[in-house]
Amino acid sequence: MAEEIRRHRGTNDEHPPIGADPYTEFHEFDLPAYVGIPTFQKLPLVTDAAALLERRPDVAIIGAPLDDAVSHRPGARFGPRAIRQASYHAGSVNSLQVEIQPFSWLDVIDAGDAPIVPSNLPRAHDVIRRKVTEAAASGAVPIVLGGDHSITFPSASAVASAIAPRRLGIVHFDAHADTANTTWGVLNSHGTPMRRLLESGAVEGRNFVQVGLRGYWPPPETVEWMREHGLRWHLMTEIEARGAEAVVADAIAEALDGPEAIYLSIDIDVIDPGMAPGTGTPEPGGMLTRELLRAIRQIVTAVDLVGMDVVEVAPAYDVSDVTAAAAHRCVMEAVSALAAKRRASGAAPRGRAAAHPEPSGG
Ligand SMILES: [Mn+2]
Repeated sequence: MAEEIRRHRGTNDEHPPIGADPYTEFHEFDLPAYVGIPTFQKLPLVTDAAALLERRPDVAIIGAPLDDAVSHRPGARFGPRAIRQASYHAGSVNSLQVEIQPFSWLDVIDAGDAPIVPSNLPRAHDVIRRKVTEAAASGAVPIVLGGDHSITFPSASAVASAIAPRRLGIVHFDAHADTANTTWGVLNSHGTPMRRLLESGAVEGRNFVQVGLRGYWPPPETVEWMREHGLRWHLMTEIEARGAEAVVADAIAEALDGPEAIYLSIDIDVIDPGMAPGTGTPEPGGMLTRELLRAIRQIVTAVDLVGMDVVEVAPAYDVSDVTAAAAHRCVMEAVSALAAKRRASGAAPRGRAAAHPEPSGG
């Protein structure tokens, strides 16, 4: 039996051994998903700004565990942790959709969480802005795991500053417009970040494009403000009539009508709550998970993606982790599409070769 195992080992192994001692036989990257400390997809943890600058990763995953700004059910502060562990794969993955092993082509790291404390919203936004700024300064595409949607104001602002003088367009998937002036008098809630982004000049109204809006909010005065400021949006009813792919193609063209680069903001509640119940303000009648994942591939393939967030995952309301898994896959689709673009550009791979993971501590 031992001989039988030996003959099979070493050829076509998904998780190649790096030693003979069972204790150190596998690199932690190749151990099962549930073993070890869950950084995103078992990627190296690089939290320090100087280390980021030296390493210059292609993508930096950042947690923004904040839900002090919600208007209804809280719990999104636990989103980053839930998304990080919403994978049943060891580190190496092979995207069948994109036909690529993304971590063989891109250096992707987990930059850890912004150092948030509860009940201090201005401080939380400040540290998120700094964390995203540090990641962007290293040349990485920051991908931020929320957290409630208020985090998009500091996150997208940081990216807009980092790419200046290039201009930013934003594609925003959500059931909700998040364009209120205030919610009960509060300027920086999860219902207002998009108005703050416009007012601050991070993005022009005409290049702020929303997809998936539906339901019963905001009120007519806010919709009128959106029209006055040139925002463009695509209701769920338009997706029903035209199909998501055609609508997303329009959204890309509108967001890039002037700007050169795109920030992608995904509120997981754009997905129908039947498929993604783990969120604070579920609105029936949303996109299919598969439509959203396809849309992310479509967008990242077509544009220069300079930042992204996936927000509003509230694990306490989730069922069997399906919402966290959808959010995790939103990130994976973007990373896979970025990797495919590097391959198509003729540039050399710079990730870890799938069969030769970097040594421990690397
Ligand atoms: Mn929403």
